[in-house]
Amino acid sequence: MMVNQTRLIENLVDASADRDSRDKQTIGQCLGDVKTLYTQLQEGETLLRVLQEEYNTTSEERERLAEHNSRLKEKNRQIEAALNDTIKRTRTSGAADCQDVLTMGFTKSDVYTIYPRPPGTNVTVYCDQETDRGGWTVFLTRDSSLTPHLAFNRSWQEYAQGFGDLTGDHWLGNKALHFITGGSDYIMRIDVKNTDGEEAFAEWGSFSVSSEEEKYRLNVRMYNPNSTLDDVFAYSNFMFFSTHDQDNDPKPQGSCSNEIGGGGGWWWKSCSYIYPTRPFSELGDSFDGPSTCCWLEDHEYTPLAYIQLKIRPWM
Ligand SMILES: [Ca+2]
Repeated sequence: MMVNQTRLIENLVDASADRDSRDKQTIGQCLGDVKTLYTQLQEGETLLRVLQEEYNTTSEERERLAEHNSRLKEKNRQIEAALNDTIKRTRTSGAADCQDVLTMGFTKSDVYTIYPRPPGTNVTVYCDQETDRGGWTVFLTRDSSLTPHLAFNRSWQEYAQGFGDLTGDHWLGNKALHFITGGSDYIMRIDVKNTDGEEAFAEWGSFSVSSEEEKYRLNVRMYNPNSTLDDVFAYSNFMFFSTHDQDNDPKPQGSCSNEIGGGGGWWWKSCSYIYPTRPFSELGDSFDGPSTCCWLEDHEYTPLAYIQLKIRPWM
């Protein structure tokens, strides 16, 4: 019994030593594997860093290229616009107004350059080539659907030079109006739309604007009886132009522009049958916004949502 126990113990010791030896071997192999894996991991990290750097460089490069591309496109657009403008100018050279532009074959309503007298003068204008056979040189557009609304409370100098966007709300300018209408006889037309969407128009067979020395005095007559809007210009005839900073109106003790016109320029008398340059208002009151008198049926002041003034040579 004793002998057996001793052998068993010896065997166990041997087995344990064996296992220790195997375990040590296994641990050794594991350590080796871990070292290899660690090295590979480090190599992987290094590779990742290199790739990340390359990627960053490529992104920056891509951004630079995109920026460069966009600058090129903008430059291209500018060159194209300048070229188109030059082509338009060359083609419309000699046109005194939009009727001449139409006669030259430009049937699309658009912005064109015209060359009214005196020689050397050129003006960029919007031509309405659709209304009643076209040929209209537009000198005022106000459209309540265009936002933000263009401010019309402008100085004498601004009304002289003109302001706004020719394809949208704008005043062409008294100087240009004088140059154009000084050359020959012009018809003037007004197109309006009220806030209910009803349209009306009126025409006058004679229209001109005097020089700055004469305060851009208005000369308008020969109201066309076929108009659907009343003779809203009769009251303003022979009036000087007035702005909020230059009161030439005959209203004693006060300025129409400041007191009733919201700072807008016009051929104010005391004051007007029409208020094309008054600020748009959300109140809907007939004396707010560019209201006008009168639709022929009712002769009431009506708030307007749209108004356009334009001229065409008498033919
Ligand atoms: Ca006055």
